[in-house]
Amino acid sequence: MLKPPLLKELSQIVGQANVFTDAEELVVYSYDATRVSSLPSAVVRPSSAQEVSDILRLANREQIPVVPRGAGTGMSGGSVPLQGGLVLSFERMNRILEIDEANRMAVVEPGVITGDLQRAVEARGLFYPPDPASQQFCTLGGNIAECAGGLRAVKYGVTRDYVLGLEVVLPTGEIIRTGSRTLKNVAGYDLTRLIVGSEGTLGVVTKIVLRLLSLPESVRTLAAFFPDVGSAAHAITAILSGKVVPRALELIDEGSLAAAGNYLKQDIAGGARAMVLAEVDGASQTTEREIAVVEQACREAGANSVTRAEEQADRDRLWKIRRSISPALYTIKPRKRSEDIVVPPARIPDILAQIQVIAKRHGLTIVNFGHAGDGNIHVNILLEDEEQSAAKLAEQEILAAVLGMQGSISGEHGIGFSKADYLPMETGAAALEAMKKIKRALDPNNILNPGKIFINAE
Ligand code: 2HG
Ligand code: ZN
Repeated sequence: MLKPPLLKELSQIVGQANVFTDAEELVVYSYDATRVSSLPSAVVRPSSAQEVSDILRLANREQIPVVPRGAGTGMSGGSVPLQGGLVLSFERMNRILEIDEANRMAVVEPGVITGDLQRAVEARGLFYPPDPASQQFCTLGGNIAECAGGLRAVKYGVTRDYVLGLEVVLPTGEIIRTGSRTLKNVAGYDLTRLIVGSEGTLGVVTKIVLRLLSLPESVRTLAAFFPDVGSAAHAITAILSGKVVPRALELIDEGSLAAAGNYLKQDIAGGARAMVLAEVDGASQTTEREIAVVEQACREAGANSVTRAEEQADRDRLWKIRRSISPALYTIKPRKRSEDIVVPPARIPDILAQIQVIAKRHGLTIVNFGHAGDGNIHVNILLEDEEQSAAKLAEQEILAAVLGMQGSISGEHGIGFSKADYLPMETGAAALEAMKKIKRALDPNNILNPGKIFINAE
């Protein structure tokens, strides 16, 4: 509990209506998509960088933890207030401030829903490519904190590739601006890239300058169904070694197909054991030719059937299936441990084969789906409570196999608290210490999102 004088100070900063302390309100801000929950002492809803700065000065003075929060859709616990303290919620800072068509840029506040920005720019013939599966709910501030990836990363890259500049409030209260409204900028250290993906541990983002592209003229989508996941994985590597760069290239295994089918109450696979979803974009003549190349690669790799989505409604149906997998998996067993591994894309068949061996050895149900085109697979261990220790062992073995292939333990969900135990395995001691030095320099009292990325920042 915060002492009444501190609550009064907070109310003076954001107004009494924007400070919540009632138990039922605190619960709403206590968890994210990991379904781990920890109550904050209070929730504050700032409306400006100045208010954020005043809150951080107060928190730093009183050494109170502060946890920035967008929509709470994160998969690694980034917005869970593990050590209590204040949740800083951005639902009031949700304006698209500017869409600059001439320079292909947008300026937004962190609470804007990603899908809302996409629609707003598309209405003007522009395009914001980063496309997390939760794009209808997640916020751009959260995307920046975790450096979200998503379905179109295989061709267009991830959030960091579109962030030109930021306004950031440091844990000690200073408001700084990073980057510029230009495509080029080598003036000093790249603080923009340091903040993107720092999981709300180094600063609080209050304004974002994003790069936009022009909207591709045409999009073609197909679904290919395979008798086993191995042939689907080989189709992906065959496509990647050809000349076509699809904008999305997703792999969905049998377990994920079944879960999505139950959840949406439809027969998706018609007996097939794996699906590849591919999408190309560009000029009309090009996409027509490219989708044919992708289809042929799928057939040569052993696809039993291939369906092209001709109408927008067909395309929407396919992507709805894909985006529903993550929530659908919760309906199979009470818990899921969601891995976010990424390997060099050509190693996808190898890592899937190794995961199968590990699942068998531990008697676990493991399903795999995701952004195989960029090497990023969501390995989900579905478990009952009594399977926790077997799952932990399997997780260690999977991550070791990934690192053995020069991959990474997290492609897009971040470390949060859920992968903090494993970060040293990937970075090594010296790089981990370099990261901690940065954290200590910017946040000497460790008030900003403590317990994330590092088990202990000291
Ligand atoms: C997705 O691609 C999300 O659907 C969630 O990143 C993945 O639940 C997961 O593991
Ligand atoms: Zn994903």
